Amino acid sequence: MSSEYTEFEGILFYPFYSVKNLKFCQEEFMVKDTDVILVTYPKSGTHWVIEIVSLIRSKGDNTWVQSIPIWNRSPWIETDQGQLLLSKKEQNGPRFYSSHLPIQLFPKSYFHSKAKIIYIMRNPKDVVVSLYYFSKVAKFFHTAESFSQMFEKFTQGTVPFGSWFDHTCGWLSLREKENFLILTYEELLQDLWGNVEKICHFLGTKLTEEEINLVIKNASLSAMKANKMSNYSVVSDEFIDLSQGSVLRKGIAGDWKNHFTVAQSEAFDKLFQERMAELDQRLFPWE
Ligand code: PPS
Repeated sequence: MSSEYTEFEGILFYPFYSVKNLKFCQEEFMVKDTDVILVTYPKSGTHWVIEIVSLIRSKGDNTWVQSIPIWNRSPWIETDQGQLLLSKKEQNGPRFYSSHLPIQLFPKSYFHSKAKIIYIMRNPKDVVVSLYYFSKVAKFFHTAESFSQMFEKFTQGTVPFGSWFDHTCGWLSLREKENFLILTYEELLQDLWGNVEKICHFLGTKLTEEEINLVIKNASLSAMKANKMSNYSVVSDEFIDLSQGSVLRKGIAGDWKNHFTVAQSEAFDKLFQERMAELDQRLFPWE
């Protein structure tokens, strides 16, 4: 696998992404009205919410999540493998897939559809920390030599999928749409029960109390760490080196406080204010 990032429309992508697939995704991928799409900036809780939605679909039963790899349960539409899987899934009712794409590269067909999007946000300071550790584990992510180097690249937007600020501002422009649900990683941590109910309501699914309890139990960090279909232990070591850490790491809010210097935190807050000032700050319920 080449170690060079792929570049498309000024945005960097992992080396195994291709311009052909990114173009296909943007221009030709047909979003259907019945599709459910999870959109996130990396390290914002994607895998957690894939597990939650998978379990909502199976009413808390963990047979499906324990037998099908997470990337096949909700394929990434911008990848070759994801596009192939989705083309095969055409006949199988409502589709569920994921994307880290910024809004300007998202399938054009989405904007004329009634498809539902769940957009997950996370405190970007914790995203930087999570990315820093991910860069050691994921062979397709250029390993940061130091936390400071990751901080610099992140604030400059020279990381795969581009600037967090652009990604978030872009997607939040859809926040008034009724088929667009915004959740935050921090709110999921604080009130998973309430947010599972919110997701069920958004998807038009009704679960019993017992089924919601099963969703919560089977989507916990410890359950996911123990599930080889979710913990990346079955992925080729060409992509992931689990001797360097874990993809499912701490799973907490506020780890940035253990990594940012005071100067980095102040510089980040300033940048956040500059870039996000026009948005209602209640959209960002983190410290
Ligand atoms: S990816 O690879 O970009 O799609 O990463 P993503 O899944 O979006 O985010 C990874 C972080 O989510 C944490 N995680 C969880 N937290 C709480 N509960 C559960 N069940 C869970 N599953 C994943 C994971 O540990 C990463 O965060 P950090 O801060 O690195 O622990």
